[in-house]
Amino acid sequence: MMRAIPTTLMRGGSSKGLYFAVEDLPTDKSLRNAVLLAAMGSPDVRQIDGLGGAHPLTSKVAVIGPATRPDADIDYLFLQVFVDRAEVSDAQNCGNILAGVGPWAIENGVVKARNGVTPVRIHMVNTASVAVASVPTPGGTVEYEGAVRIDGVPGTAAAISIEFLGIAGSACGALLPTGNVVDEIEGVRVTCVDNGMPVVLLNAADFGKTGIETPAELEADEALKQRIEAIRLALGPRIKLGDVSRKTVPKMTLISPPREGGAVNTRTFIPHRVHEAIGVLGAVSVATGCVLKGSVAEGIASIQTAGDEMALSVEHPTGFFQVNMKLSGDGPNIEVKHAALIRTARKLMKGEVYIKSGIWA
Ligand code: NQM
Repeated sequence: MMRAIPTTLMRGGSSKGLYFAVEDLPTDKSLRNAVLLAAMGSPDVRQIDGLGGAHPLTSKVAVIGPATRPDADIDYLFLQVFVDRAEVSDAQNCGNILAGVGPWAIENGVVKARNGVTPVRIHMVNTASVAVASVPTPGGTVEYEGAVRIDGVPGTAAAISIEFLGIAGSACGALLPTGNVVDEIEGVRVTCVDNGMPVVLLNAADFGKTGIETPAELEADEALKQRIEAIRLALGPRIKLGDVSRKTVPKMTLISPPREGGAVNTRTFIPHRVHEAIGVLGAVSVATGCVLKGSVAEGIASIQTAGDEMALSVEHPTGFFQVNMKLSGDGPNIEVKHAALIRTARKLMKGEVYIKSGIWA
């Protein structure tokens, strides 16, 4: 008999995934992972026998449950379900899928809606940090529709503002995981930043690239991919992530001068496919790298600051991502007080996913 598991398919920011209540999934991790692989239809490049969208950005899972720390309303565990490998990873967080977590928690009665806007304090279990999502709830009901456009998503929807608290060093233990603003790896200058997501900033020109290549063009360049992967693997232990050969972090971002009036232009390997836009926490880390004096972004990024508050527009293949930050200090002593941004999310389908018999008896 196939087993039916309640789930909601949601777009969170520019990603898409399945949102589950923790109590609806097996508690045993390897069984849970087997169930999620089956739900998505992995491993299979087309994910034809499951709900996954055949791309890492559409093969994501949120597991939501009661808060396990006093300063949060709920727990959110993010899981990346690999498309072509029988693997599920909790090694990274996801700020896009995060955008759907507040609405899901309200609609599933985990958080009580207010009339107007409901703040939802989300414990991001992967990185042991907290985000506050402000969800529009006029009349005590989640409003998905609205006039806000985010790049990478057609049309408009209701704005969900997200504020991140204490995300520096979320996965690597320090904002600058190597202790340096710049390192040289495999003959290439790199800046490693973990402000919510471990990201390596690389100058596109060092790879003979303009930085405006399409994701498909970059993915077709085998020599480029091999060079970037060699740098990523060499950096793993140095940024306290160990062997990253089977991890989806660090992300590798090629930066180049802005073309559209933003602060910097980006193409991000996540880490083997190229993002159609840029990840949320990925963008926060890139923006942080751009304001660091002496980083690889110096001379590339165009930063106009007025005091320690800044709004940085990160260009990506399908538009812009605006990151608002408050920083103090500089170089290795830089401190991130606050990061905030706007996302949208949308409930797409609610029902049950059917898991083939023999997986969860
Ligand atoms: O960096 C893709 C996404 C992400 C991650 C990835 C994200 C983030 O766009 O917070 O949102 O880098 O794997 O969903």
